[in-house]
Amino acid sequence: MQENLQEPRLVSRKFLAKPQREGVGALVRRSIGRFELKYFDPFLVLDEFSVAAPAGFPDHPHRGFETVTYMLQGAVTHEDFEGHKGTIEAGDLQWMTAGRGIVHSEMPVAQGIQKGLQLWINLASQHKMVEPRYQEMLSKDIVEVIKDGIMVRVIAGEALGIKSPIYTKTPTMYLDFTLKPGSHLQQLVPKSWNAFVYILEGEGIFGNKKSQPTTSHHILLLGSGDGLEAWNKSSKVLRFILVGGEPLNEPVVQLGPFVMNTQEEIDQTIDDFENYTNGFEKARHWKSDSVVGLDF
Ligand code: FJE
Ligand code: FE
Repeated sequence: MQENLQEPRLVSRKFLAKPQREGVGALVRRSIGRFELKYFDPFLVLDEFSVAAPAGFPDHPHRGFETVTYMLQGAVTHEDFEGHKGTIEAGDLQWMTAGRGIVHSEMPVAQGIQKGLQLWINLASQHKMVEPRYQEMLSKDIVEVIKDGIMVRVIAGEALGIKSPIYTKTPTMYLDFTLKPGSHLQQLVPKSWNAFVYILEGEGIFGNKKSQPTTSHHILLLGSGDGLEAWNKSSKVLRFILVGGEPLNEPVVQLGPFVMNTQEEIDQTIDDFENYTNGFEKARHWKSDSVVGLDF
């Protein structure tokens, strides 16, 4: 995959995401959103989650950002306070713009361990209170391009001339790469954007050809430049995601699942959530099916 980079980005920081408990009995490997990396503008959270019934993420709210759930193994059912319900299976994607407010549950369906990635992307102040919206892409609808030992699934943005139909309010790219042994990737990333790599499988060399290989569950923050260069010098397949986004450069005040620009807006959000106003009206009489029978 030759795009002839002028100024390949080097790795500026590297973290191993260790498992921690979240939701109810679920495990997440959090890379962005942890103490040492609170925010990587515009990205708030990156979780590689692993969950088996009856654990999950029962009824909880969001406001002020988008959640992008990409399933790697098994399936998760989601259900929200407007009656929107569905199941995302391995390879499927859900791009949810929470905007002014969503209350939903995200629970494993099948037996066994369900795995995936969830990315939280911040919204610019003028978009924080938009109507909630979903974009869903089934695995079969995600375009896969294969060239020179490299396979890419184009989830958001563009690679090898293929554009994803996903609309991103905050300009974002999200590519899922699989590199065969011996392959070499060059992928453009807009210069002004922040970008990172998260390794899912195998080991790869990123940025500098002579650097040490990086293995799964690591996040690599990329420095400035016009794209990513990566090599698979191992004997096994390498799989990673490359995500980039235009920084918002706005103040961030976060209270758990509410992300706004000021403390006043957070206070208003708590008020809205507690009083079922400004987008949380439907939360008053709603409970997901997942809660029934669970002992809280
Ligand atoms: C949340 C704690 C949480 N990562 N990955 C607090 F766990 C969550 C939450 C999730 C989540 C859900 C899925 Cl399906 C996958 C996740 C965190 O739901 F929103 C808050 N506030
Ligand atoms: Fe959620």
